[in-house]
Amino acid sequence: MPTSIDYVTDPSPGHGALPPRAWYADSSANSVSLNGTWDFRLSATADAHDDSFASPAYDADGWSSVSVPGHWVMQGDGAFGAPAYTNVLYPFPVDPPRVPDENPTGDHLRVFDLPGDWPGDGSAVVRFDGVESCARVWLNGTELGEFKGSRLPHEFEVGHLLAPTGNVLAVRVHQWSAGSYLEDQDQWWLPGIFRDVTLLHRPTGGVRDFFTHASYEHTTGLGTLRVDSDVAGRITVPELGVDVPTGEPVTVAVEPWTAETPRLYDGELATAGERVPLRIGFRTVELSDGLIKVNGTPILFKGVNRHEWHPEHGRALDLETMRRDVELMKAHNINAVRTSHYPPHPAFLALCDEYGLWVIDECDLETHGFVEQGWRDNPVDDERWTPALLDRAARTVERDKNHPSIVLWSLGNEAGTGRGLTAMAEWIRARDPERLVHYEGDINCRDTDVYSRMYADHAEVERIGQGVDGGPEKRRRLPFIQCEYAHAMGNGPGGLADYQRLFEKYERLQGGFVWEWIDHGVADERHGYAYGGDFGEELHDGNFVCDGLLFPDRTPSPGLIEFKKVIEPVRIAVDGAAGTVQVTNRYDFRDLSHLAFDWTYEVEGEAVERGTLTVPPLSPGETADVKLSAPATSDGYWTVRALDGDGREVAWGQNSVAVVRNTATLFGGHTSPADGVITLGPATFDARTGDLRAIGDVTLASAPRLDVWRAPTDNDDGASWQSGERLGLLWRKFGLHRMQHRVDGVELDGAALTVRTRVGPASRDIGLRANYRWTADERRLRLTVSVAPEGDWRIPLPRLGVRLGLPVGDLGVRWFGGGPGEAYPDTRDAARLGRWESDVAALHTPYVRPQENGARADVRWAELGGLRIEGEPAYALTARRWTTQQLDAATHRTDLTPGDTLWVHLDHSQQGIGTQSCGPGVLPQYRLTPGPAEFSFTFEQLA
Ligand code: IPT
Repeated sequence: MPTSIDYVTDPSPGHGALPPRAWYADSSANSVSLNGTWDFRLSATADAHDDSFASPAYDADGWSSVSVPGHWVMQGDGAFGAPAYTNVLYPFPVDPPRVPDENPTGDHLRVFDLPGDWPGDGSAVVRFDGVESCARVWLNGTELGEFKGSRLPHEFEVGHLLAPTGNVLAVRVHQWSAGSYLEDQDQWWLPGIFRDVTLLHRPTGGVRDFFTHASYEHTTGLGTLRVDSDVAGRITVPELGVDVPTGEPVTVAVEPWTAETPRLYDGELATAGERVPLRIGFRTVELSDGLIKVNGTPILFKGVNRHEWHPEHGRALDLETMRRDVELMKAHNINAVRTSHYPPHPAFLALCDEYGLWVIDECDLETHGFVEQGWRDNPVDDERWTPALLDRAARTVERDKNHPSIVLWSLGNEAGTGRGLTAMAEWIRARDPERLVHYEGDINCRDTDVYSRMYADHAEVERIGQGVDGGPEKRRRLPFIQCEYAHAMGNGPGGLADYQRLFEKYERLQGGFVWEWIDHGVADERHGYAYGGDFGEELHDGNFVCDGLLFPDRTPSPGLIEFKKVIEPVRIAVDGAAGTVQVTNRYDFRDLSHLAFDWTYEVEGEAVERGTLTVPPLSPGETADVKLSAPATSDGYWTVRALDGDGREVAWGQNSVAVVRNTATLFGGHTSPADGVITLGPATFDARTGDLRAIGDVTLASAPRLDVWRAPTDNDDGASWQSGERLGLLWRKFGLHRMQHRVDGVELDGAALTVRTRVGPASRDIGLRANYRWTADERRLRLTVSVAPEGDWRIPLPRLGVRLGLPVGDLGVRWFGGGPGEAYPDTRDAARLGRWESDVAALHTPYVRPQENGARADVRWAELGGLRIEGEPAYALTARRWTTQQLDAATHRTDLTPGDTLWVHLDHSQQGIGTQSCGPGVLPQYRLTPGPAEFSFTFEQLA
């Protein structure tokens, strides 16, 4: 007889689990980790096997094994199925609460003995920290219950069932369940026991649930601590001299907790049977004067949305990976995390307390796929689902309530609106009135304390800042955050600095959270990193799952470097002419006494003088002008840096320098046509086509000519639902990827060679007149390109510059200009002027889906491929061993293989990047509108 599987499609949260309670890692009570290798059997359906496997007598001979924590689809080399990615769409027919017959089901078995010192008294529970999406559990053949709520803890009473040896824990996990309808987050579908499983001794008189209330009164500097505990006991905080009974408030002078100053006090909760360490942070969160304030001060979120991700283990994260995330965030000036879109592994929150990050803790809830049917049948507006929603709210809040880092609870993401959400908000407010409630989908802020939007464009954000955005009365009184903005998919996000200026300008704007922290690429031999569709999913959303500031291996992408610069907590504005630097403290709480400042004076990238700078310990918001010491020369520029106690750079500033160069024609070169060749100074040209063939000994593989094409970025292509101009598509429609070049004249005019051309796409009348004027002296060759558009151009150009091909030889690159990383017109704050070195391979930014990348901005000169190339004006340099066409055709990293031509792009300008992959496009000031242009390069063979 098959087991009844009704529970799988029952909208209820489950049966048998203990009520939720606070999570704590340490305690005097014994515990045994049940992580490790488990016996495993995969079935195609939920009812393929009865429950006899749960019996202690069962022989699991012939079963496979999996690691717990883990997702079975990420193990077994494909034998256990594969990950599947959809963003909004449910990968099964929408007929709530029913799920498909094909419902991969993993039976898991773990046999364990109790340690020798396991106490005889009390009881025990087994705790599951996360199982996707539905599990039924037995110990020693006795059923404990079943549950849903993948990223939430569930505990079961097992003390009465334990034997000293040979205990058998059996867990049946179904990939699909009624719970799947509530877990439609934009991520891989990854079944399995993906968080820890622990057996916890529950001593007689042990701690059950407790709630630490630790507030801070900023006007007096006093903190008030009260720990409510189900089981009475004492609270001690030795450093504060606190020793009080549970439930009794005590007020003492304390240092407050903030994300900038994460002051924690070690304490202990001791009941008759157990001691639990406490890490107490005193802080008060409130909504006052229409602002989110902590300890009386409005805060500015410089945040990211963090999904849990590891390229080999999916959402099964080890402690080191979590710590790495937090350390990377702190090192990049990030001060806040939204735990999109579910509560993270609880250890992550302890790290947020310790290192200092503001947290929006989000419930495990998203029903986005119902948008496809106009939200009809949305579970959040259906009473049958309300118990499940309330269970999710309670399991989130009860588990995480003792973390000072959490300042807002979020009901979930993209779930429309409905009674269930209101019920959740009401429950949360009643249980924890000391924090605020967030939910973006509640556009009128009926149930929320903050007006939150995603991907609002700059103009709208400005209107909201000015308070002229209208909306219902309640909303107008609330602060504003962008819970998601600046979609970091592929190259980008563009326009970060422009958002930050608004956030800093208007009090009502309290910052935002970049979407998102890390690319969810799956480590994959075929592709480097796999994304949606790479596992043969019948429905998928491609590389939309790779939209983070980190690459899947946690290497920072240029977007993260840019974000760090844009949100730096100290603004350093150097005035070169006045010889001063203006330093502004942009922290919310901290003065600048923890930072050291130094300066360098450089001439053409060479440091000629350096020193340290004394900056007063400015309070938040304060500014000071500091005199820089007078340099010996005047043709250089300053770099001023702020360093933390570990010598790590927190912020920097440079004065801008206009490098004045001679743009005049070179003289002394002789044009001498002979045998179909024109010689001009060190160069030879094809007399018929005007193509440059060689500069001294450097023979070109491809002559310089006008180039306007770039491999469209994800942001160029835009998302399918975007109503605005999707440039990647338009560019192709207009044929900018297949421009034809026609030579109209090769003219010798004294010492100059002029080649007149027209460049345009087949089937269109739009084009660009491009004239190349070459002059030379004995060693140097100068090219001046003049461009004039023809026809009715309605679209911007991807890029405007020349491309040439050099033979591959020495692959080193040196340049004086912006660096060290890539920069585009609206992603260039982090590029600093200096002298940089790299090799060609390292200039490439390895976006998971290859696309335009790697431009170095503001290059005055560069040396590569045996040439020195100066620009007048400065140019953007890109060099790679594949063509733009090859880059454009590649879909994964492994599609790019270096060829034997070094393709060099010298761009006068590029179109900005924007964030149209899920947000607004390029702002007008970063648009490359076709117009007359002139720019020059001087080439010289390197000695
Ligand atoms: C928004 C989602 O909240 C988030 O989970 C993610 O999908 C993001 O977009 C894009 O990567 S929803 C969007 C359709 C506005």
